[in-house]
Amino acid sequence: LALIGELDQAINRRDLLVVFQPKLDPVTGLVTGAEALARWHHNEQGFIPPDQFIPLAEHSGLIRPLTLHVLEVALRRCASWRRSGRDLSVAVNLSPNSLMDTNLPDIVARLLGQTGVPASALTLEITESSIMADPTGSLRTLERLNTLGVKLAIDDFGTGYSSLGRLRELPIHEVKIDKSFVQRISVDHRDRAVVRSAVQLGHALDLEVVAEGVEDGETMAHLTKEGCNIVQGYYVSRPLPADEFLAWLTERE
Ligand code: G
Ligand code: G
Ligand code: NA
Ligand code: MN
Repeated sequence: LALIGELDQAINRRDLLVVFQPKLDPVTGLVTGAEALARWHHNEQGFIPPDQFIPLAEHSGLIRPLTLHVLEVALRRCASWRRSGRDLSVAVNLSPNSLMDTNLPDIVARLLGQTGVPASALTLEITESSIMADPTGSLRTLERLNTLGVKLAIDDFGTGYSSLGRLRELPIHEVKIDKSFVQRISVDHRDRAVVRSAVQLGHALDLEVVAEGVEDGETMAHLTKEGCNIVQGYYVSRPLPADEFLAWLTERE
């Protein structure tokens, strides 16, 4: 319970950190953007993993300020990359509850306006299961976000049970194949078959296909051969603090 108060403080004092993990086009080798991931460095307990504090935030009403904080930090960083002449986008994770927040599209529009980031340079990542929790309400929010020109991605693709019919109806632009399928494709032909089908399905629906959890060159080569559009994972880079991300980018240029 004390932890909830401390998380509240961390958000208000802006000491919830945001790290950035690069997204890369494996064919051109160009960095297309980064996913923003929240990190909480607790005074006594050290780093508390998001798997712990995100559910805590969800259950205590703090997820809204947390999401807005991450969105704001991510968009400010993205604006600064773009001012330096880099055509980069940024991706932010939305929790299930965020999709039920009817103000979200207006807030996103305001933050885009304030930071000057074009809507098309923002991707919002949503899990299949959060859409399925409230399909009708989610669809309304997603459609309003889509109207703004923001890109929408299905995160952890393949782990939920979204019907293919439902996927076709959603105004999405990207699927992110879950790392649990990606990680063993160079040793397990069944995983490779699953990833191949996911890429084909995504492309049949005109979606960009992203693979996450890419940890070695062999996996990246397989994904490239299967036609995966974007890769993300430790092989490219770990999630980095903003200044380290910029240094990493500069070194590659
Ligand atoms: O990198 P990683 O350990 O950060 O992420 C663990 C989990 O926490 C992932 O499911 C990731 O999507 C989630 N996560 C990380 N940052 C955020 C955030 O800002 N908002 C939400 N809703 N989830 C996040
Ligand atoms: O649920 P979401 O896809 O947002 O979570 C991304 C999670 O995956 C984060 O915890 C992030 O730190 C982690 N991650 C990113 N790249 C890799 C990787 O190459 N391998 C593994 N095991 N995890 C990764
Ligand atoms: Na994500
Ligand atoms: Mn994921």
